[in-house]
Formats: sequence, structure tokens, C-alpha cells
Amino acid sequence: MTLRSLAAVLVLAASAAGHFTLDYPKTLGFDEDKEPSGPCGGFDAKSDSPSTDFHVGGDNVATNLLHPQGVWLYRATLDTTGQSNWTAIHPQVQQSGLGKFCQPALGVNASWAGKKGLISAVVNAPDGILYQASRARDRPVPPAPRRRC
Ligand SMILES: [Cu+2]
Repeated sequence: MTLRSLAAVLVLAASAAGHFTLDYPKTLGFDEDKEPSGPCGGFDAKSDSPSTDFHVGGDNVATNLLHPQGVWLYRATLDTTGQSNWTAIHPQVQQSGLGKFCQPALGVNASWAGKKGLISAVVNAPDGILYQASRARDRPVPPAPRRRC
């Protein structure tokens, strides 16, 4: 086997092992096969899943990428069905190398204080665009720095 074909096999193996997980805030659900389905990785945002505390002024968004690279988009909406009004909350950022990746202080619009909404991490990975989302509720107190990072 040449090095080149070995590399191809390794990339395929990484794909088979999964895509990415949203570790904080808590995901609505993870299913590897459904993760390419927007807006929430195949899970219904309307379900009565509990909300994670998330400080509107800036909180941790922690992911674990199971691909060697990806470009992240972070977005949020007050539409708790997830069907509309998604707003980017950070410029897109490239991750090189697989593994844990954390934004320590992603903030949303200050006017969202006291409200519930959805926070989403989307990655453009080698095998396509993958989605995860979390139901989040503002907490007035900022988190300890890098609490989940
Ligand atoms: Cu994947």
C-alpha cells in the first residue's frame, strides 16, 4: 500500500468514526447518520428538552471534531423551533487537526438577555456540512473563564 492510499484509508476511517460532537452547551441530540440534517442535526428543537445556561454576554461553546479539519460557523436564534432567524454569532473559523475546539466567550445579542433560544455549531467538514444545536437559556452571571473549555 502506498502512503497516498494509506492516507485515503485513514480519512475514510475517520469519517466512519463520526463527525463531531457539541459538548457545551448540551446538544439536543447526537446521531451520526442524521448530523448532516439542518438545522439541528436531525433532532426536533420543539421537544421539551432542558435548557443549558448560557450567558448572552459570552459563554463557552465546546466541540470535538472527529475529522482532520473543518470550518466552523456558530449561530443562534430566538426561534425555539429552529426554523428561522438564525444569526451568525462569530466569524467563520478554520480548525486544523482533529479534536477538541472551544470558543471561550461567544456572545449573542444583548437584547436576548433573559430569553430562551437555540445555539448551534455547524462545521463544513470533508464529508459535508454537519449540524448540532442546543436549547439555551440566558443566565445573568458570566461563566468562570474557560469553564467548559
Ligand atoms: Cu463526518
